[in-house]
Amino acid sequence: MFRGRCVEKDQRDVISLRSTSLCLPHKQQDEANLFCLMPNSLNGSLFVDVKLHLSRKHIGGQFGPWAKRQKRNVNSAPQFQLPNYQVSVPENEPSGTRVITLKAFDADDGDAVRPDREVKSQYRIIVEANDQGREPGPRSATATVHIFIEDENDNYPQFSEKRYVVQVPENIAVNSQVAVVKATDRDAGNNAKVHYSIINGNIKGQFYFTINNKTGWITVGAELDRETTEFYSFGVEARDCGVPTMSSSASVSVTILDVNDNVPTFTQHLYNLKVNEDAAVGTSVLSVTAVDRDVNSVVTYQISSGNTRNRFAITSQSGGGLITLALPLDYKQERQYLLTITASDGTRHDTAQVFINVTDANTHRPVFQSANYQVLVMIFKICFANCLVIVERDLCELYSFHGVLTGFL
Ligand SMILES: [Ca+2]
Ligand SMILES: [Ca+2]
Ligand SMILES: [Ca+2]
Ligand SMILES: [Ca+2]
Repeated sequence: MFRGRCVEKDQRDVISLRSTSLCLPHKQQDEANLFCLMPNSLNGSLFVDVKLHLSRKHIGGQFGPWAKRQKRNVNSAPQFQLPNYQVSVPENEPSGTRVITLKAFDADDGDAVRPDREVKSQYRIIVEANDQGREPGPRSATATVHIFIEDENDNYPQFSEKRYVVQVPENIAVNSQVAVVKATDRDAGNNAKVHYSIINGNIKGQFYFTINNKTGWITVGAELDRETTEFYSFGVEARDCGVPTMSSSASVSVTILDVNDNVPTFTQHLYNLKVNEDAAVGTSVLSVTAVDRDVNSVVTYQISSGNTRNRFAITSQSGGGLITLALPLDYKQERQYLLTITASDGTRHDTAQVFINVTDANTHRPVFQSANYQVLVMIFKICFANCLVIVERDLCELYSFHGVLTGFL
């Protein structure tokens, strides 16, 4: 009679199917003599097509990763799909015709486990045929079956990160590489070949960033300006070349870092004002503001010229500049100042002009040039044209006749 079975070997890549060994019952073989292979006779054959059921039990223990998946400790007997099989074979079929496929399952397995190339891509099975000869005794032969698991595109590319976070300075050159995204695909060949693309979020219809579809490198596609846009977020996709294709996506966040690339600019470049000479020291004279669009710029203010005898001072506070009176003014010495003030962020600066007119203060009482005036009141009353003009000693201002007369009297 003929017995076919797969035997366990020690090699790690040999699948043990001992418990699903196939043995055609004697009875059937006896009745259907066609399927019996007589001892020592090599001119007949029977195809019993065994569907490999790669059970956890059979592979566990020999094939590391699957060993953990075994759940049962008590071994159960394998079972065929049906208790009995009936098959019709046309007469005169040539030897070697495949007549039936049997499937065996093992209760230890739970659900059937299908071949997974990503776990193991090839197997080797050694099949042994035994006869039951008596002289000189039972004989056997073995054949090796190599099974290669062909890849199916059953894995999608997986990014190394769900969200890539990048920071770049705003003055980075166009075409500079800023980040690389990477997706791996457990399949093989084209099923694992990944192409990258930016799928959304390149704002304002402009491609500020581009991606190399093969390498995943993201580069700057246009000049960046933090003062215009300081944050970008866009999606990237990795798509394999399998049929049907599979894909996944990730997000990329790019924060633009500030660079001092803006000049602080005065909101007004020319100022005109008056200050009375008797203004107290410390009096606020003028507030100025220079705007710097850079986020990290600290603007300081200075009087760079025109501050004769250092009468004025400027302080920087709350982003603005405050000009105050540093020393008393003296109308007799300076009646006008032209200050040049500067706003600087340490690298870049802007200037503005401040015209300050000093106004005279009534700091001296009037004094007559002469202590005695011999005039007649009546004459003054009659002739205003001949009025006496009193010249004040320091201010050179004319006083009206009426005022003089009043003071005189
Ligand atoms: Ca696959
Ligand atoms: Ca794939
Ligand atoms: Ca600046
Ligand atoms: Ca900037």
